[in-house]
Amino acid sequence: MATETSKEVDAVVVGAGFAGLYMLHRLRGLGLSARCFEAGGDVGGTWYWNRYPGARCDIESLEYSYSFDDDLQQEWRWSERYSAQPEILRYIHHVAERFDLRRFVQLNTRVVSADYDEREGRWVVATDDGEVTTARFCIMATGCLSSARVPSLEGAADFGGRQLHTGQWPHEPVDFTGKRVGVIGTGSSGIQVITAVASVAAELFVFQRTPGFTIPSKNAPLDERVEHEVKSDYGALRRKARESASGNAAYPVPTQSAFDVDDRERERIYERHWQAGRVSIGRAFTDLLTDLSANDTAAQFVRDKIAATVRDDRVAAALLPSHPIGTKRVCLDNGYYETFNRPDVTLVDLRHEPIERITARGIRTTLREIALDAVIYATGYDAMTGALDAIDIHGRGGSTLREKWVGGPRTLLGVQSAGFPNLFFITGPGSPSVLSNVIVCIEQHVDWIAAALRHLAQRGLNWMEPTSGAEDAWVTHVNEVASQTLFPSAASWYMGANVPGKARVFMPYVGGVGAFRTICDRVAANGYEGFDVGIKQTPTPTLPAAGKAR
Ligand code: NA7
Repeated sequence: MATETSKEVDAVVVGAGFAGLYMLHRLRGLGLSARCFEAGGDVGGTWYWNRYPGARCDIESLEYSYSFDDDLQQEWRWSERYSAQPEILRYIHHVAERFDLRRFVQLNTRVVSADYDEREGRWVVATDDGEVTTARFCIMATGCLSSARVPSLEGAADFGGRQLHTGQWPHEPVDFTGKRVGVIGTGSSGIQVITAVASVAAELFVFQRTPGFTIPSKNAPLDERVEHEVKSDYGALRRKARESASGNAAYPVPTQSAFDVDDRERERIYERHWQAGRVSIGRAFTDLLTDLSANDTAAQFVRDKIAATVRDDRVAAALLPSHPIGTKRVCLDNGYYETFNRPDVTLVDLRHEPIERITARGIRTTLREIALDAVIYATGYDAMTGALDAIDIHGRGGSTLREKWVGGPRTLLGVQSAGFPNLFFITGPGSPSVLSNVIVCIEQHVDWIAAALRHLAQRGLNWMEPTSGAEDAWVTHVNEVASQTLFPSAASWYMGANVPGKARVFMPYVGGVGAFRTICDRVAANGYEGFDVGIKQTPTPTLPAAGKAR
């Protein structure tokens, strides 16, 4: 199979995860030439990198999958209600091969810069193999959680054991049998890796800075009847997901306030959400994300569950979260709290004994030194902007995206930023992205971009960029909607709070997946209202007959 090597294409796509692969497929459908650069050794994005023990999706398999091709969604069979990483990666490989996308992807290649050449009206994309490719359109499919963060802890270089980050996990199996293992971080990745490693390690030490909320997943082999039911009218499920707030058809739509019901009824409703094995509890009532006292009824319900599960009262108390539930991502687990009942698992509460440094033997807190064979960093990502910041992006007049976004990302609809013509982001900041079933948002953004490119081509146009006024208005709207919720009250990565020096701005759009789609569709229907769309410099490539790939 020959890989495309042309140095001049219509579009460059950066990243070959769920977003990049679907974008490639749509570009081919438009008959545009495209190349994709992927830093990893294979396609898969998040699911290529996150291969730590216990890595699993927290959205149900039948929903966490592409909807764009009915044959694909009918023929693929998921084995579990919530898929584990290897199965999702197999699915992505299947898609890449089924739609013949691999030949457009150059693996092991990192994009280092993208410069807009105003005279030619083309993006000049440089890669770390020293090559340069130019393209009319540059599409960033770089992922929202792809720039792994390892905190700079003094002494890390002296550690004699192994150090691993969940988001950069090695490809060969790592055997923790009989080892003393430390895990730093108790977000989604931490909770999963802790639960999985606890059963093999000789001793596990959990270094927790902020306890989070997690719900038992009730994972099980996928029920064939459920699969049959969904597949007999997959379209209905997908429509429901697209129109929903979070991109999940399975989540019930709340209709009443937490205080519209009495205490017993409220408990009953929370119990139903808990037993359903879904992260839907934060959406059990209409006001959980806007009213602190309503939120506290749900938060207290989960805190009571934690206290009832963890036998040691001191450990249980240390595991109780204090932020409003839902304002940091609620996790889904496979027996996380039960893990702390094991005699070989120790919770190290960093609020009482912060890490002082890493030593040659292990981790030293202010109270003790803990000897370890391995340290697992489950310390998260420079979310939403990190992967873009890592690329030198110069737009019109040589301005850099990094400088423009220093006070927080600025986009129109999360898809483009003023000053950077023909540069597109898939699920960029200012779109619902990380607050949703991201595949629903990926498909929505990719379809919207593809329609915009068709719009340009059909009219002989070659330029698309948001106006500053429309972008300012969207940024204001994104902030306003967020400020009406409890989200900004938590020090979350949604706010950039986990990266020292990063602007504290609520980055995703909290208005809901369905509402966002309606706005995007309206903008397109109004001739890309708010976007400067026209002809600059050289003419746009003419599209060959639809469906024919070059
Ligand atoms: P998260 O959700 O950002 O979690 C990172 C965890 O690491 C979190 O508990 C942090 O505590 C902790 N952390 C980060 N830096 C440190 C230091 N220096 N010391 C101690 N603890 C630290 O990342 P995940 O990978 O778990 O999940 C990301 C998303 O991927 C997830 O939401 C899913 O969408 C998939 P903090 O809360 O900042 O105090």
